[in-house]
Amino acid sequence: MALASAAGRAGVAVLRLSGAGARDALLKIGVPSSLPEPRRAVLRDIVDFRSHEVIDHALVLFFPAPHSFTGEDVVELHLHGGRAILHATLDLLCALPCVRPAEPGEFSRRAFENGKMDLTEAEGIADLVDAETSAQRRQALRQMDGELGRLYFGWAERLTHNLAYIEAEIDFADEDVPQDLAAGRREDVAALSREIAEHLNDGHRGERIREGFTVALLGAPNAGKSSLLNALARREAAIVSPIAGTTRDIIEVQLDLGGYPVTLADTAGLRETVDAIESEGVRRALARAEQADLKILVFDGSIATPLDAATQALIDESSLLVINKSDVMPEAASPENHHTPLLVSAQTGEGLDLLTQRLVQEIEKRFVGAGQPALTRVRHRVALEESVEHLRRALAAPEVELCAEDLRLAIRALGHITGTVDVEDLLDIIFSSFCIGK
Ligand SMILES: Nc1nc2c(ncn2[C@@H]2O[C@H](COP(=O)(O)OP(=O)(O)OP(=O)(O)O)[C@@H](O)[C@H]2O)c(=O)[nH]1
Ligand SMILES: [Mg+2]
Repeated sequence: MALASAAGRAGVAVLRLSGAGARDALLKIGVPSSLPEPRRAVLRDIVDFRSHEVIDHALVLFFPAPHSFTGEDVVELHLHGGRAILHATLDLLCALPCVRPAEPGEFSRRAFENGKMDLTEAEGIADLVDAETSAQRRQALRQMDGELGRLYFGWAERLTHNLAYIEAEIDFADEDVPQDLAAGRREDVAALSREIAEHLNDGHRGERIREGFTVALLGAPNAGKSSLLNALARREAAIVSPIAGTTRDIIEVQLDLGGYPVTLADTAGLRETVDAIESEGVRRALARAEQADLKILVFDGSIATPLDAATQALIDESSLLVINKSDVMPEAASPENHHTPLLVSAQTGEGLDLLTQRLVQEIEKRFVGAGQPALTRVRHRVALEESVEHLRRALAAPEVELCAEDLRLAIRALGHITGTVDVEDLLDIIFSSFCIGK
């Protein structure tokens, strides 16, 4: 038993029970005491069987096994979401010997154990519940629908097919297994190894969408970095002042930019300084510049020579150039030799929409691939790297037996991601439809 809706006061609270005791629990506390038709909402009184007191009128649903989320009998109680009602109902249920509170994630765990979903789908559910932006929601939904799991399962199946042929080579060494057949299998393993490596080499896009992109504002003191941060965040998160060297610590705000989760960081203005605190700030700013997925390089358009050397030194593939204070920019300061810097004004808001658009474009260009679903966790990455390593060894193996063993290990590594691939099971299926030499 667990509360499926959020804790606290609400219009409705959903309590969920799963397992063999669920129907008994419902019969014990729901009046009239009969099992409702499967998957049909019915109204019941929730009654304390000790005092006969009516606690609530609730909507009740019954999902008999195996057609439920967990694959077990599931009962849902849609109670009025008051604390006293919840408290009394939980207390009542806990008094039943067939009911106990669920562990965190236990419903999903049972669903996995009952074959309702693979591990990547279970992770997709967790991500979907945690999703804060539309890109996160879309990615989680794809994963929950099994796209990622199917990709990995498909690879494992393909490898197992090849393994079956290579094992046949071992088992039937005396008979005539055509040589070119085995060679073709090796080619396919090599091709698969390349596919997995390509999938791995995706700029961590899935992990980034899940965890967020980091964007840093960098530039000379007084260029208006803190002002831009505040304007983009639409609140006064950082202190702004005409004194050069105002910001020292890194100040972060979380933004939803075009559906992408972004952590935007304001940093100390870049300059040589004898002030120990400010120079620590500059050190941190430069460190953040290295880590960031994207850098917004901010120049002060109100002065005659906006393009300071320290900021220009940071120009690279992942930087976006911005000239701030367009509202007070003298004609002479307009840029010459630069890859199209954006003119903006933190003060008037001019150009900020364009800046947001450019940021979204840059994120999409770098991190959002179409087509293949993205791996979303370090756990996936580690297992895939392991798998590629075994494939590399399998292809280099001098003996066919060693090759087969490494293929097995590669398949097992893929199986760890979904939690569903068992090499022996797959081999049985494949061998049963497989007729050597005939
Ligand atoms: N006219 C005009 N003034 C601006 C604009 N943006 C910022 N300023 C002013 O420029 C000064 C410096 O702004 P900050 O945002 O503190 O600059 P910063 O880059 O964070 O400076 P440090 O923290 O010292 O590195 C302040 O007086 C701002 O009001 C703008 O678009 N137009
Ligand atoms: Mg500042």
